[in-house]
Amino acid sequence: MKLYHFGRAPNARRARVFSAEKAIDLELIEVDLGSRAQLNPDYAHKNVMAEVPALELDDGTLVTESNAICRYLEGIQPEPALFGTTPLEQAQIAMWDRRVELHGFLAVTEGFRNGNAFFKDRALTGPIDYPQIPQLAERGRKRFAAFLDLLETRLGESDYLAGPTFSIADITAAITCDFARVIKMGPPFEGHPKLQAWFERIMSRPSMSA
Ligand SMILES: N[C@@H](CCC(=O)N[C@@H](CS)C(=O)NCC(=O)O)C(=O)O
Repeated sequence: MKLYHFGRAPNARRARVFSAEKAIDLELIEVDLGSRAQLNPDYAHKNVMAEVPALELDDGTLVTESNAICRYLEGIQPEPALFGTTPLEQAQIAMWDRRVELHGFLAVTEGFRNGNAFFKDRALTGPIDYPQIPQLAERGRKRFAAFLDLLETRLGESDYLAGPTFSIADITAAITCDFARVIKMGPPFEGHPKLQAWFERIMSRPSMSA
C-alpha cells in the first residue's frame, strides 16, 4: 500500500504514526505541499479534496481522510486495538478524538492559515481558494488556549485521553499539540503539568517519529 503524504503535514503524520503502531509497512510518496503539488491534476485524481493523506491500496483503490485511513488499518490489523473494543470504549474514544479534531486541530489551523502570508487566498484546504479572515487567527489562538485547559483537566482524571489505554485520540491530540508550534502555542505547555507529562509520555513512543 502507498501513502501519499507530506512530512510536516499533521493529518499525514496521524496516518504514519497509526500505521507504525500497527507495524503496517506503507510505501511513502511525498506530495510537496510547499510547492502546492496537491493542486496538480496528477494528484487531484487521487484525492478530489486536494489534501494529504491518501492511502492507495494494491488494487488502486483510494481511501482519503486520515480518520478513515486509520479505521481501514484498524480493520485489516485489529491488534493493538486503537479505536477500542467494547461499545463503551469505542464511543469514548470516538468522542475524544472528535473533540480533538473540532476544538484542537481546527483551532490551530484557523490560527495558522488566517495569520500566515503563505496561505493568502488559501485559508482553507481543498481545490477552492478562500480569502483569509484575520480575526479568525486571533479566535483560533483563543480556542486553542481553551483546548489546552480542557486537556489539562481531562488528563488529571485519566492516564490516557479517552480512558485507561492508549488510543487514536492520544495520537490525534499529541500531533495537534506538537503542530501548535506553528502558532507559537506548542510545547512545553507551561502551567499545564498533567498535559506536559502526558505529552512527553506519548512523544517517547517509537511510532511518533514515523
Ligand atoms: N480532513 C482531512 C484533512 C486533511 C488536510 O487538511 N490535509 C492538509 C495537510 S495536514 C493538506 O493536505 N493541506 C493542503 C493545503 O494546504 O492546501 C483529513 O483528516 O485527512
